[in-house]
Amino acid sequence: MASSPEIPNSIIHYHYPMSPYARRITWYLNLRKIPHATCPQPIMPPRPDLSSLLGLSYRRIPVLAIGRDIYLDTRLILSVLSRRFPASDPRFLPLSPATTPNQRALQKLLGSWTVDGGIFDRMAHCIPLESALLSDPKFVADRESFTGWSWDKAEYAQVRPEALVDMRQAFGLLEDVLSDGRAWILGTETPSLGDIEAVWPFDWLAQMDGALPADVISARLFPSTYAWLERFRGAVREAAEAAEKRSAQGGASMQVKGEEAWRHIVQSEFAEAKPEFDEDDPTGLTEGAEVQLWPTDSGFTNKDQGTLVGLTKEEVVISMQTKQGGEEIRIHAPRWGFRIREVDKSAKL
Ligand SMILES: N[C@@H](CCC(=O)N[C@@H](CS)C(=O)NCC(=O)O)C(=O)O
Repeated sequence: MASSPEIPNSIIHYHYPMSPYARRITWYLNLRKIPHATCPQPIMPPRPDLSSLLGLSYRRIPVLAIGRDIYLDTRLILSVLSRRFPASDPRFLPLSPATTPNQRALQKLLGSWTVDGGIFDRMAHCIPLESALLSDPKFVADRESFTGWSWDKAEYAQVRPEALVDMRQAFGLLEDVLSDGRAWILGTETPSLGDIEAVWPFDWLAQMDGALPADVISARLFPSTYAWLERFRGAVREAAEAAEKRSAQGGASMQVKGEEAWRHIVQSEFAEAKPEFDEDDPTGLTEGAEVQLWPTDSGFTNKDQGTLVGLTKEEVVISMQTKQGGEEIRIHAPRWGFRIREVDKSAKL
């Protein structure tokens, strides 16, 4: 096997730039100036880099590899990056920390609200009816199986007003928080993880032509929120330019193709030591069980199967073999919004 390419910090971010979820990770890495590799993906499956090479059934974007460990879901990815690259590490820039209990709670609540609070559904229903994507039968069929709801234009036309009403309420919540004149959502001096948790659906929609009618949601109606969006974009633009400059000097981030990414992963060490296992987990699952793992909110028909090797309050870890090469990798997912089921061995008989 050819030798593995040098990947900065052994981080590979599989994503496509239009993905609002993936931007959370791109922003985090760039704001912290953490050099990494990206492996660009198409906006819909098949994604052979993930399915045929790594053997992942999980179809959501983004996915992050660190060494031989593969992390699913931005909630887990952000918490793993914060743990592995702590603010105290002088090689990287810190984000403003959430120091008070109120800041910590607001940061957590903002993350749950934007990821689990139905915002993604509402935001998707604000995509303008004229969007080319809604007229592409392949994309529509793919997203119908992904979300479980109809992406038919007539249905979208019916739901859109309701989605706008809900998003207006969501913009209103942010406007309330920002109305005391704070520059950043937790009242910090510079951006914090709280800004990343909060900003992504609003940034995505506010920049999409034709998504938001100006008499319902606009800079005039939500001035503090729109000013904050601009401020945040300025901060990430600056960070992205700095990252590009470092790459041009050969010092930092890079792009890799799927085959190179796979080679790096299978030739790496595990980034994490043996995962912890809580024997008293309420599910009663035992270490070494053969299980299936899948998300419950979207992309729920894509189930991964492997050996259960880690189980904590926050995280589940399964071990499986890459499809190409049969090398062991560990797949990490958050507990919230994921289901783990022991495989009924008798069903195979
Ligand atoms: N809770 C997941 C949600 C990820 C998600 O829904 N990603 C979208 C892209 S923004 C997706 O995978 N869409 C279908 C696709 O790209 O195939 C996360 O935080 O990572």
